[in-house]
Amino acid sequence: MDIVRSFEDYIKQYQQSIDNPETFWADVAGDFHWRKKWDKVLEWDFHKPEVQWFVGGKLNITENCLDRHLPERANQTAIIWEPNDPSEEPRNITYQELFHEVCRVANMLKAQGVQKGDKVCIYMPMIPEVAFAMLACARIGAVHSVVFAGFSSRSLIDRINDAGCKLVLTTDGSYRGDKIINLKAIVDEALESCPSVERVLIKKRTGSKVVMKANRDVWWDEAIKNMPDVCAAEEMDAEDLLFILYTSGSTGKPKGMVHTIGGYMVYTNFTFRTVFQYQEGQVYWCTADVGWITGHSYIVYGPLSAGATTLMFEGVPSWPDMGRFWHVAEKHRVNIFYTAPTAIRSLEKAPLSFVKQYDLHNLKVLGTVGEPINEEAWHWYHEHIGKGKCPIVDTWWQTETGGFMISPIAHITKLKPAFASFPLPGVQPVIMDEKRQEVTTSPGEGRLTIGFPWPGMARTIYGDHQRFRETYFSTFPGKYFTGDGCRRDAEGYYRITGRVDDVIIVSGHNLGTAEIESAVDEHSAVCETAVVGYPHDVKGQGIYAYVICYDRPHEEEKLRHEIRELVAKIIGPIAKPDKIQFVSGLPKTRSGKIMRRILRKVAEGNTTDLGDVTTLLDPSVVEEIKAGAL
Ligand code: 7RM
Repeated sequence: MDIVRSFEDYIKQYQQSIDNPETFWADVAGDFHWRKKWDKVLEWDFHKPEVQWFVGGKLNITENCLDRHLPERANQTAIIWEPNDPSEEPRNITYQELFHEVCRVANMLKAQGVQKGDKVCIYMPMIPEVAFAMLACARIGAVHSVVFAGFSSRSLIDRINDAGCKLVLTTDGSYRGDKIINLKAIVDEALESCPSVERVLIKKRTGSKVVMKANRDVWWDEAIKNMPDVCAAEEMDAEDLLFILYTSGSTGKPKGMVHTIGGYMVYTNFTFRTVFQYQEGQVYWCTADVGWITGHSYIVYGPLSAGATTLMFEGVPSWPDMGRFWHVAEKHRVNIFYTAPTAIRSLEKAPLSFVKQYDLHNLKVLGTVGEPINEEAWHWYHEHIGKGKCPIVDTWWQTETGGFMISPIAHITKLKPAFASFPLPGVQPVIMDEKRQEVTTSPGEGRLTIGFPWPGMARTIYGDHQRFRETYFSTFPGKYFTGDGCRRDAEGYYRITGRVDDVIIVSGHNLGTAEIESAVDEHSAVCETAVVGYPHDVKGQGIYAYVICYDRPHEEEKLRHEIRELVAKIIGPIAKPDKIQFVSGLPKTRSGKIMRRILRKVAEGNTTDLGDVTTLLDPSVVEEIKAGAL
């Protein structure tokens, strides 16, 4: 099916997708290689919930990411790899080479006893082998569970045990700027508590010293020697598991989101091509880590199934200096650049000379994901990186949705800063109010739900379908609840306002933290805010705001007063923060999510037991926050 090329196309396609979803998705899916076509496009019941796409279809996703491209693009670069250290040689891996690398890893996995349906944990840094490993699992019908290599051994234990992984793929160590992390040592510690793991394959990367455990640990480079570079693809059912990916939940136990092969393939491919308007030969770069859904869908499966050239970056934005992203963009002539608001905000604070020394004229499209982008950052990105000529696609989606849900389409959707804009074809957003009634007006606001299935959605939480139902399908029966709040303006543009599960009850009034945050952010001195509740003798809960300013405030008391008055004006006096702490950073995960758990503890006066902070982008901000607690 043709990708939309104009706004009229979009309106037409969207209407078709609503009027006749099955015909629409069958058309999209028809462009792939199926060993056997599906018997039925969709089976669903959101009350159970049960969702199946392309029922009875048989395929292998790697035949769609690799084999199918070889006649036309064997010698085209599939993956450009940029190492952590800019003085190390980058790698260009063609589709032909990628095919052989994946087959070799697939044969290695088989030789190590991995069979169809087995769960394989991938705990690796951003090196090409991580993509080979994911695709190799898919090739032989094993289920991958990629765990972000910044996670601690505690997090690794929970994830390995929940999925019952049989094998772990890792490296000796990983680079992060000028630091080396001994990944293998973290794995060793974890595996003391992981009885299901029979084997560990270790790819050499940093040359760090490792202790090899007999009968369990094997060097990847030895195990792969002599492996044939061709491996038949396992025939899979469309609804077989492709991967499990863990996402944090409101309880401590992470949720293993389950994605299945057929629908996920169709959806990531379709959304990648539609939103970025990817053109033949372009270089596309998504800066996420493969440990997150963004890396799965938009570094690996979406781009590779589309025959694109995808750049994979091992390093960090701030090393050797704050110009690294722009250096890489120039060096590899990047055309499409996709990153997170949190990265933009940190780079925005560096002197502009870090941007200006690089030639960014190849950039055609910019994107963001992970959290609402504030207008300030949007304009900086648009003006200084896109030079005013690149559209910014503000893509709203979730681990659970598998792919983009609400997003502008590059060059086609008229942009509004900080708005994710319109639903993509096939996506049916429904706003619900506090009384669980549908909000049909525009403007209107409330909780964001999705009223109809789309192919990329997660099918369950691994091993806990009950929790899947309770978390996503019980608040608004018959609808998928995203957990996000949103506003729709008079023109029908959607603006995602943030998570609604963070609610503070002040003197009996329900207040959304996101709402207070955006009110504080309206002060011209404020760059970013995080609000949490803390126990308050009189009000039940008090409001504690952590505020980052563009420049260190000179007169803190005066600024506090102005912020309180501003919030009173925007929301009402009830929402005035009781405490305002000025900070230079917030505890964020690498994907830009604020770890409110930590902020809540500090606000409660508990600074000793903060739990696991290893997933933070910069754990040192926690020290500053603790030291300045009010
Ligand atoms: C892709 C990803 C999902 C949550 C989601 C939102 C927030 C993501 C945007 C956004 C506003 C955006 N998956 N979020 N993208 N909020 N605008 N463009 O991030 O599972 O890790 O997080 O992230 O709250 O529910 S995720």
